[in-house]
Amino acid sequence: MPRYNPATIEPKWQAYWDEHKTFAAPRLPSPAAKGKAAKKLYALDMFPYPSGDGLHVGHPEGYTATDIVCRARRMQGYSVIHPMGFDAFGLPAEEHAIKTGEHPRVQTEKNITTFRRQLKMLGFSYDWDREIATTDVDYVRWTQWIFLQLYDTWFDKAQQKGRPIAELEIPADIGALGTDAARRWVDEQRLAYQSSAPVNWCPALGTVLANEEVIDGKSERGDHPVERRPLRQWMLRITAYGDRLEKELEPLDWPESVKALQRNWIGRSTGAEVDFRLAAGTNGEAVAGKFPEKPADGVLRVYTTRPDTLFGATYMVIAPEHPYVDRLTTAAQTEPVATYVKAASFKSDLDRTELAKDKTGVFTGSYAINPVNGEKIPIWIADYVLISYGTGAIMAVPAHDERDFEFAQKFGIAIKAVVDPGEKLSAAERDAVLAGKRVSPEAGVAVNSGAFDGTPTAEFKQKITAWLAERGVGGEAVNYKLRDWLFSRQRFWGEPFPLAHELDAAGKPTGFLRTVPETDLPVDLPHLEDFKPHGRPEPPLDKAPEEWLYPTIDGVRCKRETNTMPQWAGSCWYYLRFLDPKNDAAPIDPEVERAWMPVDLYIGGAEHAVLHLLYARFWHKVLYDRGVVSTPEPFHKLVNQGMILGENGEKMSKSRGNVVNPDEVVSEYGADSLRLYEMFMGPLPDSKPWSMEGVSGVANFLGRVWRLIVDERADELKLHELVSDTPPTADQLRMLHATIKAVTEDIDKLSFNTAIARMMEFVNFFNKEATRPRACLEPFIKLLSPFAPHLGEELWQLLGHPQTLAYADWPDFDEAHLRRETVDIVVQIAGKVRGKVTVPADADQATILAAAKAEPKIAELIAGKQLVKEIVVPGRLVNLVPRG
Ligand code: ANZ
Repeated sequence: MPRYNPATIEPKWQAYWDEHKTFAAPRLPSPAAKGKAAKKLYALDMFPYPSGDGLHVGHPEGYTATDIVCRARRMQGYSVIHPMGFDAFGLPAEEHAIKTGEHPRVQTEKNITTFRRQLKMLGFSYDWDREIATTDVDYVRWTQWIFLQLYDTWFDKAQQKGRPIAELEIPADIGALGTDAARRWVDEQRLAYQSSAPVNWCPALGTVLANEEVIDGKSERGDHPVERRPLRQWMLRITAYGDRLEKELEPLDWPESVKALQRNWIGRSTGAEVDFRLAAGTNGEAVAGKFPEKPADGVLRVYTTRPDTLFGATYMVIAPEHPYVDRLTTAAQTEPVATYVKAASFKSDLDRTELAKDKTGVFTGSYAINPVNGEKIPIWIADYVLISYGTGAIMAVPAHDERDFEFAQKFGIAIKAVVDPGEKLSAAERDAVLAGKRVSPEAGVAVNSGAFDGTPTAEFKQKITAWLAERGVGGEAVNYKLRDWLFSRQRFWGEPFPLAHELDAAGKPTGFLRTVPETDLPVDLPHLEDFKPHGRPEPPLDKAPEEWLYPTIDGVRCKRETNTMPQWAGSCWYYLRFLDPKNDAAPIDPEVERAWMPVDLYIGGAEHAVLHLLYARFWHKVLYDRGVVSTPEPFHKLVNQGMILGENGEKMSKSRGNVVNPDEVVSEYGADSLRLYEMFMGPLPDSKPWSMEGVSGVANFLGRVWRLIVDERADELKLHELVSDTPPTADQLRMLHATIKAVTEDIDKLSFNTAIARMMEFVNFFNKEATRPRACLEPFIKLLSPFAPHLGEELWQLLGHPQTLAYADWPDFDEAHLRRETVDIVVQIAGKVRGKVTVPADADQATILAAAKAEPKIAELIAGKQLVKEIVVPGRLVNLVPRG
């Protein structure tokens, strides 16, 4: 009668946990207990975006993994903090508002309600009192406050940690504080600044997108065409942190693949900057011994990672946006240059730099002088050179750079080899390189390089850089692929900037900004009647009522900034707020921060390998420099869960019709089965297809666990008659301790599928035993409870414990019980099982082999045969392979 019924057990325990606040984390981790170290675990899930579709079965995968670790660690005596919240700004709620007129906040609240219900239905041990949504006015307040930390100070000073950033040290030639020149200078130093560089404007979405959000000239979301056009934008100077973002990745316990992606994204490269004098130029004579910070007038500065190839530079290229385009274009070239530059303006950086794309370009008509040999070389304009990288100009060395090689071939420019790659290539290939008929980026030994001939590449790079520096025409340089972060969006449903533009008496912008005083934060979103974007890049907030739009700050009438922050902003610091969600004096109390940070375990999807994790690390480092947090890195250990695919092995999507709804799985099999199944599917980091049969399989297993302890045939709920206080046998103890050991270690390794397999073995074993001692069942229930917490609590209660097992002591294992006196070894002949021998557990290979051969049945079978192979797997089997 009393069958395993998750539909009654699960809501019962969820209500219990809620009512007793079982998983409330303390303000600070508990101090060390007697004889024990103080141990804390901050386990963080990548919080979901509360979409209208509700929870996806992909969410519970990582969430169950962290939950298992949290539940086990609580039982192991750790102070555990395990929070959950919602990344709730974003386009869909705004698009819904545009369609229906319903305020995005209403829609967002509805979606959050669904998500919260679903998360609770899955029995995760979150401290729900710490729940936050990035859209909470109170959270927005501190997001804006952090923006002011980025805005208010400036990056070079910020790097000198611990130094109070009180006084602006303005260069003497800028003038006194408060003058326009000084204000402009300070603006240039900020980590948040305005720029009107060309941006990716997406007319269909009515917004500007970050480079990362544009793929093949289309918006990542919705696949709409994206145009390039100049527009005033807010940028965050993440490039000032490029070096640290790269170097400080090293000690983190993150997947190597994620570290590599971040390194590539940051793209640090070292080389040299070199000044080429324009042939027709008058100025720009080098001043020996001093390489100027900015190139002198009449000088074209290039960035190269291969200064050792300077003697092979046969032309130069400037980007179509380079400030020298007009100056270098001769009268005869005016028209083709204008046409070319215009065409380039429609292409994205990606289109321009893709290796496979056909190279295009146009000659300016002008020349420059190569500083190493005085050669006069032509200057071209080509869009494979980007204005945003290095100096926006290159020296082209077609013999050793693929793009230059293609270009030189197409336009009939000389190709001059200056590096002999030596044995790295075949004799024929090497000859082709030296003859300028083949490109080779390989290092080697210098040729055709005057006095430097014979110098190995690495050494030559240093020598020539020093040579250039002595003459004031070059110097070492570092460059990053990383670009500053485009931080504004032309949308309504985002955090307003805590900034306003100063207006003069006539109501015209002065070009200066005022920050909203901290005491006036948050700047809440205004009431808007009409959410429709007007299809122009000006943000919807431009339609806000006057009272909102025109505040007076420090007695000056201003117009608020009407861009909003991107969705990334909220997820940049949510892990900090979880630690102190109700603090209304600061984003986080420093004592709390020091005690709980860093995050010990962060689990989420690999799709966040670069952007979210890079942005959050950047903000964290700024907060570290400002003394707000005490660790330079936020996330100590990172794990990416694999993708859960549809039953057909394809990505789950509405259009494929293969989406599995967690509500349905829970109503049919229960939350414990869903949790257990997702952990049993395979290793956490792997992608794996869904299988309803698999869910039903683990549900059967939980049914077997139930029947191991509960008498299903009785009328009322009571223990199975075999459950008793009899002492366990040696075999039973061995099984128990092997299971404790394996499950404990597997949880440490996040190897949940193998832990579950071990628990299945345990259940199969005890099902066949004549007794079911409590002394074995109780520790087993503890092991199972992090995985199937509702069933765990229920059985624990049935076994007579009135308290929740959430804080019961985790079972210890004793090696002594694992040892066996003797073991049975399977004996195979040519791979077929033919018999069994019993040998001492510590028998060596020779003893095992001798025992196997002496076993009468085996001896008979191998009599007179020559054995070509004798395989011994200690503790398991012997395989004898006779000839023929
Ligand atoms: C001469 C040269 C010779 C180069 C050679 C390479 C090989 P990374 O590693 O990506 O930093 N470059 C510099 N600025 C550029 C720009 N704005 N747009 C496109 N290309 C640019 O690569 C730096 C190399 O890329 C530089 O070194 C330069 O070409 C090119 F055998 O200079 B090299």
